[in-house]
Amino acid sequence: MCLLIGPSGVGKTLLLKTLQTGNYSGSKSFTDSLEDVPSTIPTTGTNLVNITVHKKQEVTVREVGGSMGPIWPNYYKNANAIMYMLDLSNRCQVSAACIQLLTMLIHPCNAATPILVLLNKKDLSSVTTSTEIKWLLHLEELKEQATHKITILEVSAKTGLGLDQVARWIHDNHRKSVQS
Ligand SMILES: Nc1nc2c(ncn2[C@@H]2O[C@H](COP(=O)(O)OP(=O)(O)OP(=O)(O)O)[C@@H](O)[C@H]2O)c(=O)[nH]1
Ligand SMILES: [Mg+2]
Repeated sequence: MCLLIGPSGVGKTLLLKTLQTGNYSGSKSFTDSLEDVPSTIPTTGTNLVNITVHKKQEVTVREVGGSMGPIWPNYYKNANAIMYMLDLSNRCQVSAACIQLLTMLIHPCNAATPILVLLNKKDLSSVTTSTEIKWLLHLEELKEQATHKITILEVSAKTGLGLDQVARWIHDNHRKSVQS
């Protein structure tokens, strides 16, 4: 089981919907069809989605809504891989997101869990904001010094930018769990 968490409205549901389409090359033709961006509503509880990743492997991803932050830890035990998503265009969310991310990293269940930090809405953010947010979160230091295997990707769930790398990360890091 792969777990997807992060604050409300960062784009978790849209990421899963876009990954499900399998059409996320980030190519101009995909970007041109932006009027077809699937609509989403805030996730109450959890959202279980099967996606097909590299070499047609099917993987179950569980999104837990941002409003369910206090119960995210209930899902850590069965998570073989965790994706934590942030919104690059929302600077007001950075401090709360930083605390959430660190709290998740130090949870004992996650000590050996590979982590993917997804900096989403790259299509809305300037290079300056994305550099600033990475600096505020000390992401590069975290990546170098944490005991976890941490990967950081800048993506857009809307345009498909970087989603091929997300699919590859899921493929490489997900293991089938005994019980989901
Ligand atoms: N421009 C842009 N908008 C995005 C992107 N990803 C998501 N959105 C929009 O952000 C809004 C919230 O997206 P959701 O996927 O519902 O957010 P969520 O993280 O699942 O939120 P919760 O379920 O409440 O935790 C929607 O209007 C999406 O269309 C992106 O990469 N770029
Ligand atoms: Mg959602």
